[in-house]
Amino acid sequence: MLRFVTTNQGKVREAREYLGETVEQLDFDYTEIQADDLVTVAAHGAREAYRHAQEPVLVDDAGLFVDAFDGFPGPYSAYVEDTVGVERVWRLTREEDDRSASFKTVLAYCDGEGFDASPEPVDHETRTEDGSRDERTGSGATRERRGQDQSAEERAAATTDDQVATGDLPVKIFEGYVPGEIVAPRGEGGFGYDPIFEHDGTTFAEMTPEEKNAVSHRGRALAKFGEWYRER
Ligand code: ITT
Ligand code: NA
Repeated sequence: MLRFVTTNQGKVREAREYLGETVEQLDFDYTEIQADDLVTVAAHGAREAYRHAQEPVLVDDAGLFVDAFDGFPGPYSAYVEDTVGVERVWRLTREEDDRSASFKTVLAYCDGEGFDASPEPVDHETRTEDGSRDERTGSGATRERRGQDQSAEERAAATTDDQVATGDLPVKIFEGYVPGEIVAPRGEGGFGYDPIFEHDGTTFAEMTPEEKNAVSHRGRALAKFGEWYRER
């Protein structure tokens, strides 16, 4: 049985459309390590959740990236929602000429086994500038360039499928991205930042779960994962 590891009911609702009854929520609050990208956070969480559950787990780490703020709140989105709040994120962004933003989701799957490292084999560990181990490998150039020289928007846009994060336990990574704009809150559906995120003229909170899934960061990542998982 696959466990979808989250404390967030909104994520579970959206995952059901792709994973159906083969998925069970595991309400486990894994350690969200301090890191400036979602892949590192999700991969770490998946390993911790797998060790806890001893069953295949899928972790979902998401964030809202506001271009005018160089991608803030990004990996700190949950903390900012709890402290600043969604309404005030809108009011801060309102002051900016450029209100473009994006959502990104990283799904990290771990079942204690290895994977074929497609599209490119991963046979090395990289080191970050400060000498600490960098668990993010795979997909060649995109990964290599994922450094300080890349803008948050570039980073968010440069999402690729089928990355494998190595380290102790192998973790398979699936990413999803959606561009949009920060607007005054509208709509009653969804969760989190959905009322202030507009895509093609409609906020995510104005969409049904099906409509949101069809275009959203999470829907895209789940579709990739679902396709891979069913073939497995
Ligand atoms: P788990 O970590 O337990 O899964 P969480 O709600 O803390 O639940 P994240 O850290 O991934 O999940 O979420 C970061 C923030 O982004 C948090 O404030 C969410 O409410 C928000 N968020 C995530 N996905 C979203 C979506 O599809 N629409 C709107 N807000 C979203
Ligand atoms: Na979280």
